[in-house]
Amino acid sequence: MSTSTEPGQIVRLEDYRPSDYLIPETKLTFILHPTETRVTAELIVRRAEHVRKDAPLVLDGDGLSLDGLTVNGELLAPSAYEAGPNRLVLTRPPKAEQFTLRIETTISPSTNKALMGLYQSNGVYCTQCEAEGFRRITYFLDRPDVLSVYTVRIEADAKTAPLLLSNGNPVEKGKLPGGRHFAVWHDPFPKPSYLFALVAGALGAVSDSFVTASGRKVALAVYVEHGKEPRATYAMDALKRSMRWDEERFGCEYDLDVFNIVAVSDFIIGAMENKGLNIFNDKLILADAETATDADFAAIEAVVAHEYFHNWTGNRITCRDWFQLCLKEGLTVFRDHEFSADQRSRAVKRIAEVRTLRAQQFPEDQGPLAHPVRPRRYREINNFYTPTVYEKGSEIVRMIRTVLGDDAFRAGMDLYLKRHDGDAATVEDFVACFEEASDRDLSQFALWYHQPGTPQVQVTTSYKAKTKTFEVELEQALPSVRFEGRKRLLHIPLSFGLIGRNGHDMTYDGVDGAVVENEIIHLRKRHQTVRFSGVAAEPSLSINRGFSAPIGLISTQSQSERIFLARNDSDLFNRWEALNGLATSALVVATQAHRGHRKPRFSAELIGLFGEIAADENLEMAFRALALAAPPEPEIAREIGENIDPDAIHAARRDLLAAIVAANHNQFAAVYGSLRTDVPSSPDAANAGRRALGNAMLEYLSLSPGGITVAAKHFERATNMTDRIAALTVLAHHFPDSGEAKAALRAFETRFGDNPLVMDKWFTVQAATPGNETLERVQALTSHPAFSYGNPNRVRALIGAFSTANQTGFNRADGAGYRFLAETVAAIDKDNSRLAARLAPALRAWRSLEAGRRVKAREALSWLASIKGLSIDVRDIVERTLG
Ligand code: B3K
Ligand code: ZN
Repeated sequence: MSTSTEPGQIVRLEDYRPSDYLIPETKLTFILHPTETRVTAELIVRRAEHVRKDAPLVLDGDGLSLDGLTVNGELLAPSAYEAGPNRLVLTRPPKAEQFTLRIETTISPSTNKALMGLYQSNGVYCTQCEAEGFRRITYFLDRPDVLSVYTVRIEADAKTAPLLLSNGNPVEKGKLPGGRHFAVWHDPFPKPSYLFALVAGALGAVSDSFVTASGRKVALAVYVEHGKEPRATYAMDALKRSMRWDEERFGCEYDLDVFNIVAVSDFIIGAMENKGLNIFNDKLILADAETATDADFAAIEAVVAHEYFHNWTGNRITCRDWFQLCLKEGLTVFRDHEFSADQRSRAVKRIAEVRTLRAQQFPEDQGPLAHPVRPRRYREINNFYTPTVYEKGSEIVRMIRTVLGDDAFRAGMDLYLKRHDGDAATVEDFVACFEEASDRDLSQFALWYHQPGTPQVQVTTSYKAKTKTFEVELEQALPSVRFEGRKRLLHIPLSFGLIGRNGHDMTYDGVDGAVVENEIIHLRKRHQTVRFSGVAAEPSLSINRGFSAPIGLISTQSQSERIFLARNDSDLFNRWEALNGLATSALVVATQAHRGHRKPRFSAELIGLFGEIAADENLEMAFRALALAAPPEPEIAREIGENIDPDAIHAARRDLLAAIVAANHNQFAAVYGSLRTDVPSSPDAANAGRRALGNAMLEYLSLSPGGITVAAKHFERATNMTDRIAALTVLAHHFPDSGEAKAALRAFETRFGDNPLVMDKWFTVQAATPGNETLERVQALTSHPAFSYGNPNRVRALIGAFSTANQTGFNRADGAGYRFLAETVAAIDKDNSRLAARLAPALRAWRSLEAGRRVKAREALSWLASIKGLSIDVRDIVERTLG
């Protein structure tokens, strides 16, 4: 990596070299104004040791123009520097090792539509700097390994911006002439520029305080638009729980006097972990039972925790370069998963995680956008904030814990947090801490970071009654995705159990200790035979329990054995997995039947299992709800792999749902009836579980005769958003042309028309309605007064949902869905390339479609690629997708 990079050029890990110059101190002054904000940066610049005295100082910029420049207080000769929109170069820097650089720029927050750098959202000044947005504010060494101590002075109009916030602790504030005022903030912790933040505006607050384990009192606040404070109390509660949990589980204590969260309505991502001043998309802060679903509450809890946890894993220890992104993101996702698992049901949480992984990461890892968790090259780093970096990155950390065990894992984390505090670290630094703490060699394991693709493991078992031996044969196949290096065999940790006929886990006398340790099979070779001796009777193998490794499992187990596991596995995750696998296989066969114009048939035993699980009161309700949900359409498509016809998949899935309810109507009606009374609206896990089970039943019951009335009543009687949206979805998706669906959509719109976040749900329900007609509906909704192309939440709720959550509508056989998406991406790209680039991957599965759709999807992609002036962000996605 050179000191500074040209936009659009490929950046390679092997080119990394430390910066020639450092900036130990940064003083910023902002004189805020909607179109002419004046920014003065006073930087203490120090030349790194061993760097030549005349090495040029190259600072990054993005669309900037220089208003003033002094070095040690002196104006520079025009020949001593070059200033352009994308860089400021001091061609002849001072000879002294250290000097002060003063840079003045003027920026226009109110016209900044890209929502990167400093911009205004509903009149509130706010920032988003990760990954490379700081260079839109001032010229800087905008790279994560340049850490600086910031002091920030903000001046603004006192009436429109009474609140002035930045990172760190408040040090001073006061009045200025002309109705203006100022505040000064100081952050004693050196940080990279991507963690800089500023907020100024008129906001209301929910305030509280927290006393840390060592007795330090921290003032907490969550700032939201005036009047919305009551909807911010859950976020505050989640914050306090996160702070306590991080002390207890990881020994991480908060380190400043204040911690502020600000919610804004125009935000390009979910939230951002700026030191001491997290900025959130208001969708991930605002919630009450009237307007938010249980899933919204759970997401708020997880994201508030995630951003808070970054304070140690991301901020105190940051990344040396952007190739190391998973170092902070994978680890912090792992930490937020653990937090949610502790706050709720661990098994249910794990199932939900794996569903997300399969829905988002597996398709990425198996398609043209596949990349290693720690990539080696990128053209646009923002396109690497992916499910692979985040979710698979988290799975790797989870596997480290599985391989090492809890105690050695914690010892490794303690070492990492201590040794690298204040560093910009690498994945190698991280892994080395676990190797040292456990005295193990993790070099083969570390390949998980470096090789893309989802590995497959084939499992076959055999039992010899005579010798009482049980053999498990495992074979790993490396994924077939494109990869520049030589693919090597992985170390795959497989948690397992041997289950006896009575449903209990069996014991055995012996097994090869190098392969099995602490109930984990360590698959390191291509083939591995694991021989268990002293096994009294033939067991059923339950393997990859808790999804210990993010792999595809190819099992030769018979249907009856899988049904046995679905009924008996003591590992709840694998019970779910057995049922889910059975249903997926059945749906693959049923899809083939539809394509051959045959009526699919389903096994009565499998269908009966759904009724059993619904009524099994020993299972928690949230688990039952997850188990009863048939595999989603994209999951079936992924299983089929090629020549995909989304209409056939949809029809097959509907047939399965219909067969399940036809056989189990009475059980479902009884469960539904037992749940409908008096469910408190509170979002705790138990009540959320009740609602989830009730709504799972509702979907099935709606598909039996008279079901539309059940759904319409459910909608009318709903006392909370979870139930209301569940009923609205059933009506709109299963009975799109009915008067009931239309009336419910109208009623919802009337009631929530003035709440943009709730209207997003209304857009999404309609965008996700299966069938050919939805495209025209979506196009019409782009003119709805509540819709706006400028707001990322609106765009994702309508266009994003249409292209990712509507397999039949988006993949319309005439290709109109693809064209619509391509045109929308091109239009949005003009103002907001980041938002456009996040929509574009919806076309990544084009190669696996049946021939007709494949050609049409390819045409849409090629059309995008042919546009002159397309942003680098979108071009990067489109060109990689086309391959
Ligand atoms: N670190 C941010 C993501 C920034 C995305 C930049 N394109 C939020 C998070 O992961 O916590
Ligand atoms: Zn993060």
